[in-house]
Amino acid sequence: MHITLYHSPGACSMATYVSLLEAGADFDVKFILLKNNEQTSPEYAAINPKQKVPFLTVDGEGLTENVAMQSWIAETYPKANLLPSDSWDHKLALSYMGWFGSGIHQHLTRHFKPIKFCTDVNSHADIKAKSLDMYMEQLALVDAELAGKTWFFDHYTVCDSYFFWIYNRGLGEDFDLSGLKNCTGHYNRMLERDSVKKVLAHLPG
Ligand SMILES: N[C@@H](CCC(=O)N[C@@H](CS)C(=O)NCC(=O)O)C(=O)O
Repeated sequence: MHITLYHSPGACSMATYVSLLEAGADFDVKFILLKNNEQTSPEYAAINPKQKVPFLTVDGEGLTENVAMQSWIAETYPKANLLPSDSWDHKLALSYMGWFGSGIHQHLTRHFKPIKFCTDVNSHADIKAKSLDMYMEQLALVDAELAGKTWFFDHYTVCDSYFFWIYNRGLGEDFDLSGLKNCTGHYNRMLERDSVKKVLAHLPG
């Protein structure tokens, strides 16, 4: 099986990258640098018309969307135990990842690039302030979910990889997350993992 992850440092492909390492997968990483707009190159658009990362190819077949990739990784490497086996907890894990992907990620994107959502530059400060508020509202809910827990479930799962990026990207936007004690504890535990150390250190060139 030949696996390639298309990745940009700092982007949500970090979550997929962490999970592939946690799974012990053998894979290649190809950098698509968002800071250079490489996702819009004709070559990349030809293989991934959505022009986003992460993008995973497995023996030439392509998969987009973190939720799908994370599930595929967990199912393909069952020994790594990256999703709960109990049916209800498994759906709860999908629910967490759906929430991170569609309920929280968007606030980071709006804060990072308000121009994508509103051409009136005078409104950008307002969009950024609202997206920060909405991100913090959601993270307060995650903080409550993580109370008394090491990971989202009773063992490490792909949900932990995914939330690592949600928190890391908030830090990248200079959000003060220190009041979120449980999320911060989770992030600090993530920083101790070899997978995360490798992803943070792996830069192009
Ligand atoms: N729904 C997608 C979101 C992917 C996404 O928005 N990726 C961002 C990076 S975090 C991206 O590639 N942005 C480039 C662009 O929008 O031009 C997923 O969950 O994988």
